[in-house]
Amino acid sequence: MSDDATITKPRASTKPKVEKPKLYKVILLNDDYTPREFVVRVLKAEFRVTEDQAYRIMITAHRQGSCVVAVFTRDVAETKAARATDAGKAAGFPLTFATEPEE
Ligand code: TYC
Repeated sequence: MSDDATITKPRASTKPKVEKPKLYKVILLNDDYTPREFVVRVLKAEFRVTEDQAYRIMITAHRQGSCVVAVFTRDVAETKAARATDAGKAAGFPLTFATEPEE
C-alpha cells in the first residue's frame, strides 16, 4: 500500500433516499359565461368531489376569481386540468383549469 493512501470512513447519510415529488395545484378560474351547474358537474366528474364540495369550490371561484381544487403530482394535475378544461370547451364554454407548483 502507498504512503499517501487515505482511508475515508463512510459516514451516515442524511440525504433521503427517496425524494418526495413536487406537488401541483389545480386551480379553477372564474369566467362570466360557464353556467354554475356545469362547473359543479365537471368538478364532480373529474375530481371525484361530492356535490357539496363541488358547489363550495365553484362558488369560491365565482366570488374570489379562482379556487384551488386539489393538489397532485405534476402529471396528474396537468392531465386533470386539461380534461376538465376540454369538457368545457366541448360544450362551448370558456371554463379554465390551470396548474401551478406548490411552494
Ligand atoms: N361566473 C359564472 C356564472 O356566473 C359561474 C362560474 C363559477 C364560472 C366558477 C366559472 O370557475 C367558475 N355563470
